[in-house]
Amino acid sequence: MFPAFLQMRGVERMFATDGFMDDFQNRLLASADRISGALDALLAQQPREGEISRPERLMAAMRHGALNGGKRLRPFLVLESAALFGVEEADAMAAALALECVHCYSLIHDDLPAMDDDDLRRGQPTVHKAFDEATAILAGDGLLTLAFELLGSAACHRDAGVRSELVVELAKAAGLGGMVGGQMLDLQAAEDAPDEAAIRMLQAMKTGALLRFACEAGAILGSASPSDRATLRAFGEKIGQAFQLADDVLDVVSSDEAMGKRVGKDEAMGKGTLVAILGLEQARQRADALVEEAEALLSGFGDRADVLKSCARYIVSRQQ
Ligand code: GRG
Repeated sequence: MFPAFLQMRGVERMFATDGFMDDFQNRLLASADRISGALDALLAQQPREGEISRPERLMAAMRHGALNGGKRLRPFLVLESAALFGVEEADAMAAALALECVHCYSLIHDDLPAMDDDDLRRGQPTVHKAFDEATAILAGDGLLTLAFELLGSAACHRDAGVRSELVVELAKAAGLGGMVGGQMLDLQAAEDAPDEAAIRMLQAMKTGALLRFACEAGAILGSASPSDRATLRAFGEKIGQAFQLADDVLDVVSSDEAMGKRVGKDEAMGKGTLVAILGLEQARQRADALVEEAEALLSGFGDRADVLKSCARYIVSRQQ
């Protein structure tokens, strides 16, 4: 059973209730609550040191886009991968929030009429619907720039070298050769009719790069060895692929109401997906195989990596 305050916010419906992952789901929910609390404080009306003022309408739009639910999966992965290397949650929180800010910005911009043109996100009106297009663009810009302020600030990590690596890696994951580039390929997909290899690359960029960063960031924060860092990066890549396959499956089998966003759009727009190429059953099997490969990558960490392994399984069993 979910705590009453989470049920009231409708968070309960995000999760399957088929038993095997109850502990994990409670951990994810509790973490999501702490992350949302920290985002709420970050997006307070009061200007932070060095800021001139925080325009009220922009703040309201940024809060709408960042505090409207969400599984908080990416920041959870930052916190848990950092914990694997002995980093306390408080010391990983700035990087976790930075990543969630980038994710929320991407969703706000993705929903714009010039992109996916969606009215519904996380069960609520999208930011441009609740406000207007110009405000939604600025809200995304505000979240993106705030992310890099967070990573560059001393509160993120005492070692400036670590902060700099996080900045560079997140910029690469979010930018031209990562999410933004993937979004470009996605916009062209209806005309380009990409084959399986091209779809995989598009997805690795658009969705996978931020999930890969989430896992690698923990290793960077924990000054892990190059080999452990590569392992976390590879784990992130695998779960990124599994996440996208699961998303494509949900896009076919789920509903707008269950997902809190419009489903079935890729097919309607003639964009090829792996589900269209492989079929539902094979797509599911491939997602399961990716989870097993991801879990195997972490075998050297023993049961200290159990939460991350459960997260990999959650990614393909989630209902939203
Ligand atoms: C506009 C630069 C730019 C990029 C947009 C993220 C993205 C790229 C597009 C979103 C479209 C989409 C639905 C992609 C599928 C994978 C994905 C990112 C789903 C949403 O992530 P969740 O399920 O969302 O973690 P919550 O709401 O739980 O945070």
